[in-house]
Amino acid sequence: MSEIIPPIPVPVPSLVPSPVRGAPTWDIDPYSRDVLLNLEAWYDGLRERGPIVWLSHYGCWAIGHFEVVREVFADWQRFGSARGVGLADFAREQPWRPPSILLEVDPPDHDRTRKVMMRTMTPRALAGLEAPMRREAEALVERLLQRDTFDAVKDLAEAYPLKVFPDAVGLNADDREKLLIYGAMVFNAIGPDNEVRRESLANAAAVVPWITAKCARDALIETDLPGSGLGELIYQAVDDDEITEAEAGLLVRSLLSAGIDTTVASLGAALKYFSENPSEWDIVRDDPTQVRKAIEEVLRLSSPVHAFFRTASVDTEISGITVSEGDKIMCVLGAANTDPEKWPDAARFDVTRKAAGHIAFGTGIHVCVGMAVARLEMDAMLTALAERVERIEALEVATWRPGNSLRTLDHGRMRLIAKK
Ligand code: OVM
Repeated sequence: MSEIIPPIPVPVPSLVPSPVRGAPTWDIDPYSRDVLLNLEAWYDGLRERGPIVWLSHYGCWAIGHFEVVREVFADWQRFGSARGVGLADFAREQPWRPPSILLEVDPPDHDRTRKVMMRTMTPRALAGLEAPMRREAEALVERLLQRDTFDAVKDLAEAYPLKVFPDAVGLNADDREKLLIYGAMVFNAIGPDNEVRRESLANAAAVVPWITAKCARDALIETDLPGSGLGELIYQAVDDDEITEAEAGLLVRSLLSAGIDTTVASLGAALKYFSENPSEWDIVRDDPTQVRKAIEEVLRLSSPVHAFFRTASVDTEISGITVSEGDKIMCVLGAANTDPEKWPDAARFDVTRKAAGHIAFGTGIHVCVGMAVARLEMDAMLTALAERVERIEALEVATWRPGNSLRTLDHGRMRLIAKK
């Protein structure tokens, strides 16, 4: 017999009514713990309600249809980034840190800094990264093969990017795990003032001064790369009078903000999906030339950045609905990348599908500047695994960690079964 438990009175949140007659309205809180742990249901519900939906809980719009998200990202003139790519409107509240001069900025200011960053990521600049990244991936796989079990997150998804990316930048830090704390702050700050955000930002006093110090030119060290590390390449633009010394420091901060946790999320998702879909691993393992396609499918299905915002710069329309200047628009990349109108059998992890064209890296002028490095790290790791590993065995269900903009694994005990 179950006891009768008296209902606990739940405070009714003050909902912000839709400013537009006829617009679908939804009172869901997409940043509640339940939603963040089960993003698929939110993605499906959002798409089903229409191409643009008013979120009364926050008084903002949300979009989840592939073509609509693409349209908004492609149009920086109507949908800006300078008021922040999170729920907070920088025109109305103080950002938690000095804004990024790459991400949280519109043209023309954006173009000068973007150009400097792009130069550090050209195929030529990255050519030197390939050998050390493959070497590290192979060494890590060998070490994990020696172990009975390992944690997919701590021992692989975090360990690998945390080794190779700061090395490529020229970061001088024995205590580089702090970068994960900083990354969590950056990505969780995108959301509302919920527990996830507050817990992350509680680390600011301990980590922000550390990061700032590590981004200084004379704090950077030599790398294995021919020429120089990514950090020093940015500072060379100071010598050429393209940017100031302070701007260079902020661009190195962008590398350290966006360059690690994103790849941690992607690698974690790859391990989860391959361990849960062994027949997909068989395809990649038997033909490692399939790794490149598989990477795109991992990115599509997991959408490591599940949502970023834009702010309407003008009164305009999205899918026939009036959007006003200053409105925040939650662009749900995870919903777009699983839109059944675009992706047949969208929820299925299928490494043979044509996943190219996903917008996991965004699209338009702010499209991920580091995507070539991200793909290289994924390729190095998945190829090293494909060469040596028969099967990736999950010993528990690998679970997601609630994150306000990153979908990242929390933990997952696994075992690698070596090829004969
Ligand atoms: C930055 C930055 C931070 C987070 C993400 C990002 C995905 C960039 O600080 O510039 O791009």
